[in-house]
Amino acid sequence: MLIQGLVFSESGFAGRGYAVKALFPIFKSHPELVYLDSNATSQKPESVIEVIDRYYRSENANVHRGVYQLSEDATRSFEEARQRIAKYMNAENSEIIFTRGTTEAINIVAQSGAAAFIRPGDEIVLTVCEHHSNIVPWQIVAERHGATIKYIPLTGNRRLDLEVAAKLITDKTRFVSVGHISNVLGVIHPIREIIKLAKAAGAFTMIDGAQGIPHVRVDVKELDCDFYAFSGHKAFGPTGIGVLYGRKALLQAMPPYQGGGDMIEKVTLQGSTWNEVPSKFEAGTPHIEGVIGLGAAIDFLQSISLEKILIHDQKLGNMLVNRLREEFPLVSIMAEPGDDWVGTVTFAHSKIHPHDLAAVCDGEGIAIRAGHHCAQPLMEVLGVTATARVSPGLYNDEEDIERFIKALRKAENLFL
Ligand code: ALA
Repeated sequence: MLIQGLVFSESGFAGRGYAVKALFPIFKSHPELVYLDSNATSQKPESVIEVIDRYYRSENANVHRGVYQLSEDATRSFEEARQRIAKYMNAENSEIIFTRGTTEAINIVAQSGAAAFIRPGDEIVLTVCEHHSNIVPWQIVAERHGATIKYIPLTGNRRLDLEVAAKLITDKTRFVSVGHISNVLGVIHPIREIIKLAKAAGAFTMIDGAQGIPHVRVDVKELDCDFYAFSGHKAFGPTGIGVLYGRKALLQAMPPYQGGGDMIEKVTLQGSTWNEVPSKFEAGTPHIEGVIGLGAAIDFLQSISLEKILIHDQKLGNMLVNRLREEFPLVSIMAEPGDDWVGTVTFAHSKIHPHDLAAVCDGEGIAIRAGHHCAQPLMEVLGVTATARVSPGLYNDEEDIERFIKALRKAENLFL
């Protein structure tokens, strides 16, 4: 059900001063803020902040441990959030593991998955577009277990080359790990095709959904992936909390990632046995308010319609791309817009360093990201050392894009 009062029209969600910005308290404390860095983290709606505040004010207790009412209530809220997230992704409750974020989730799969399944001579297939968090964990385990990493390249229009992917994925491949959406290019990768290739070769599949969950609806059964990871903070939820979905039989076959309380069945001085999944992968007191806040963020996502957010973000991205093409000949855009694109505009300017541009923007109250975006190998493939990135979100409007264009013009006046 759509949030009442939220206006969606041909030009996307209604903007400044209308219902959508009013849902996000940050725009009350910073009324002039133009926030164009949603791929780094999303702003938080009142509904998420409110449940976290309520938890600490009236529900705070440890979970899974207390035999008193407050702890039982906290445990119920915590496990209800797990159920809502599982239902949202079409997974079983026991297949949802809470992590610190996507990075930790990928490290769990790489470390525990490698220990269970990778043998010397095996291959791991990634893509050149990956965030460092979907490269480095695999490099660590490849070295430790004697495996080799191969990378799916890009075609000329900066899309994954599926023909090469079909050749790289063979019966030697043990894991294929691919980002759902590139945090730099904003391109939605053809993960269904890649998962099919991996299945046909008998390889396990891991999807880095850090940019996926905030942009597109994810049904893990329909995707048929083995693992899917995401972070709460990019999807209107809190920082420090994320989810690893894993197929139950695989999670059961994998050794624990960390030891501690709650992940054990029995501990003696001689040795220990493990709890059932998901507890086996959740050592220690969890990020309770993070989980409860993430549950509220998933409710928020469902109340808004991701299809509409995507149309909205594409519209703003297209508007910016057209203006850059028409008015800024020194700008080169890293990925062409298309239906498989979420409106992220990443570009290089031949005379202005992205950090200088970001500093000028900051002076105008505009937040953009500049640098390598935790994707140094992709920067090398693109032939740049750094880029500027504008990543619009639900709370942006055409006026925000206008203000960014003005700031870019100001930067040109200063630096050219
Ligand atoms: N991965 C985040 C980004 O793309 C931090 O900005």
